Amino acid sequence: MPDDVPFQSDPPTRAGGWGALHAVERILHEQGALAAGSAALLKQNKHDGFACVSCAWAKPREPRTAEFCENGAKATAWELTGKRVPRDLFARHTVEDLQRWSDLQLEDLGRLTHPLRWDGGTYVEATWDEAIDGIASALRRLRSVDPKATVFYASGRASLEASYLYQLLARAYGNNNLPDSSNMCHETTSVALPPAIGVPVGTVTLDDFEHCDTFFIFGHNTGVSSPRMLHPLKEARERGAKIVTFNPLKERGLMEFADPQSPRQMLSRASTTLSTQYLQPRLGGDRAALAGLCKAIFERHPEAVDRAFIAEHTQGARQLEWWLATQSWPQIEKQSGLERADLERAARTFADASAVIGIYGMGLTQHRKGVQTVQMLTNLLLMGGHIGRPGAGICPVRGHSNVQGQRTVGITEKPELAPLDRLRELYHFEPPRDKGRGTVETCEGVIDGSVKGFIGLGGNFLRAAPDTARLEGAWRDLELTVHVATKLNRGHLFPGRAAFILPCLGRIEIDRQDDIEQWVSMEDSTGFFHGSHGVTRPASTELRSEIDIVAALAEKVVPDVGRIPWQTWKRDYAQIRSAIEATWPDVFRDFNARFREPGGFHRPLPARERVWKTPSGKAQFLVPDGIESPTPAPFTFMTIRSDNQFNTTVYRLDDHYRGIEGTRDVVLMNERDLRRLRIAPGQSVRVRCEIDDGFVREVSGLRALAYDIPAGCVAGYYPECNALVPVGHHAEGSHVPAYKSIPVSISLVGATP
Ligand SMILES: Nc1nc2c(c(=O)[nH]1)N[C@H]1C(S)=C(S)[C@@H](COP(=O)(O)OP(=O)(O)OC[C@H]3O[C@@H](n4cnc5c(=O)[nH]c(N)nc54)[C@H](O)[C@@H]3O)O[C@H]1N2
Ligand SMILES: Nc1nc2c(c(=O)[nH]1)N[C@H]1C(S)=C(S)[C@@H](COP(=O)(O)OP(=O)(O)OC[C@H]3O[C@@H](n4cnc5c(=O)[nH]c(N)nc54)[C@H](O)[C@@H]3O)O[C@H]1N2
Ligand SMILES: [Mo]
Repeated sequence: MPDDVPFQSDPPTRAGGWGALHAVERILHEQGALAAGSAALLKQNKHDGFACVSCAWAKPREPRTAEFCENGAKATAWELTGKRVPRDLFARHTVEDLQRWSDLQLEDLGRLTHPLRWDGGTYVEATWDEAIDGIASALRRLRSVDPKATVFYASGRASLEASYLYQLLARAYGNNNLPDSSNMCHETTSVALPPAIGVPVGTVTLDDFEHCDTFFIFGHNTGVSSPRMLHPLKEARERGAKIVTFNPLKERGLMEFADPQSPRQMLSRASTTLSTQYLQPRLGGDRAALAGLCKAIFERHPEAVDRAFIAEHTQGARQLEWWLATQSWPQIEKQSGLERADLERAARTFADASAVIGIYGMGLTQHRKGVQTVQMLTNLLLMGGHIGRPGAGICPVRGHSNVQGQRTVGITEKPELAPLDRLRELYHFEPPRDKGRGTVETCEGVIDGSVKGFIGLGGNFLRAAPDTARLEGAWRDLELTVHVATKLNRGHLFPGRAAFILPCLGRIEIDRQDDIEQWVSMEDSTGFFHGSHGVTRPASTELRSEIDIVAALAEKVVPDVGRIPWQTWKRDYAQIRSAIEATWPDVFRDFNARFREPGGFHRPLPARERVWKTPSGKAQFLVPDGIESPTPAPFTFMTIRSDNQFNTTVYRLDDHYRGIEGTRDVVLMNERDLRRLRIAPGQSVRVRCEIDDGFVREVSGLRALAYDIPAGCVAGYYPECNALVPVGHHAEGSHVPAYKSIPVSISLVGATP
């Protein structure tokens, strides 16, 4: 056994608690943001403050005094940091040097403060006029050759107002190339739900959480990814509600939770047991597990099948029932990795419930069969009539704080989802009608040279996307790369022939235009729109708002396209909200009057009222094409997030809740698999993707750790392991990269002593 395995320690027994409070204090201190950060935190997720820049979870009408979680506080500290990117950084380091820095080291340089322009050898400071003129002339040149060769990526954080302008810029430019982080995330949901229930988003609100008595949680690391949801879940548990969890990993935050806002729990060191049953399926085994659940309910709990609802509101129940009858238990057990008795116990819990909510995250969406798996979850809920009823429904948990909203205001590569006729009427130009590029098609286009220009409104596309090595290799051949960003990240270090980095205001910072303080808005995961305004002084007087930047570009790139009031909009964001309302009058009725109401206002959601906007006018049971899960080859690899990261933003190297300290270069393996391969914990291994398409994809130097994970399944961190994911390995139908089921082999790198 190597003698340096100390980085694995006993994880805490519960999430939240004192550890969470210490972590918040530490990061505020380290980032030199103690004063500004502490004051800002009290305004976080309040109707007179700002919407947290971390996750998209719902913001209650009556917030707690501290309506933020440990991770939200870290995100605030990260944005309000006292650190600034040194102005001589690129004079002292080449981009090749900086490519060797970690994601953490790069972002920990602090906030970007000045526009940067690539001069062919390095980035140099530019004035705003130089930068905007330079980008505009490159964009006009590219447009004159081929308006389809430029891509407009959005990362899910920018406001509804900025996003509306951005999609209009792309369409005025001449394409629908509007990939969004959603293409790597919940696009599976947006594809799975409309044919089933006629809406592309979840159907539950926070009120439903108060009336639900049974939660089924699939593939969502609640305690890390949307920790504020633990409060309503804990309250539900205290009323006796049950929580059945499906996750290959025993995630701390789904097991025990100590509420940092409950003096009783903090003083007594008590906690609430969260999951009443915890099942650990194989990776990608949920489609089979859900088939087992549905089968057990049809066959053993006919009283739990809501026949009246099925008759009045649905189609396809009989086909599903027939299909389930042909699925054998041994096959269900094998494919799910779960035992029949455990699935039957979960089915009984479902049968005893009066209102069920089905919650899920990336553990369902980032799989080859993700669309069908989400539809199986919908089938389960529909069987019991658990959609369109108080306390029940489906709850996809969105990631970025405005990712759902960006889709709502037209950021989409699918022309049929954008109100193109309306845009034509309002702005007097002909929007393009052909399909644009999503994330996968953008990667393919960069690799094959058909994409020439890339603009990123936030995010770290190159690092978040699949096939890192191939993409990085091709990226520098782009004619133009532009990043609107708050922090320096690895994606910026692969400049195209012309390249710019534009530093922008963060959401927590005060945004004044024409001396008037501006508000913006977002949509949360439950379909509520909220107002938000900055509360702290900007990191630099040089920073511009995303709206200002997009409008300034549009004025120079497409001044002659239609009649679009870019000038007016960038001076007064209320005018943008009026334009959004004019574009979607039903969704955004009285937008300016309502968006600052405590708790926000809700979008119309026909499925909540049992109105089904499907072709048949009914909710649809959908039968999958099988229940096979990915074949281990010899292992199935998933990429995971730690509690010290927000996507590619890494706050610290530790994964506190999983007991891993000081490193992210690890691979978590079942003890039996380690023994079988004669690998000792701590030894260095090489992971190789086993999809043979002519490219070798490997990540080396990962330390193997013994972990409670089903045999045949292994886990490593995103984004360090993205090089293992072929760009063509994605969910059927939605094209979300299958980041959670990569076939790999594992071997020792030289024998460590
Ligand atoms: N702190 C923090 N918060 C975040 C983020 C962050 O990086 N850090 N990212 C934000 C974003 S953009 C998003 S999309 C969300 C992501 O939040 P989640 O949806 O929670 O995504 P992950 O953490 O990638 O993985 C979720 C869980 O899926 C499990 N899982 C993997 N494969 C399977 C499977 O086959 N079946 C089942 N049942 N489970 C599986 C993993 O063990 C893991 O616990 O969080 C958002 N919030
Ligand atoms: N292997 C693997 N890959 C994944 C995933 C996975 O689970 N596994 N998850 C996928 C998912 S769910 C998602 S959503 C994507 C995320 O992909 P992205 O959204 O592209 O990535 P982020 O890491 O969120 O982007 C971080 C950068 O955003 C910039 N930024 C931060 N705040 C602001 C702001 O207010 N304005 C602007 N303009 N810029 C800002 C900063 O410069 C920062 O470096 O990654 C996907 N990739
Ligand atoms: Mo996401």
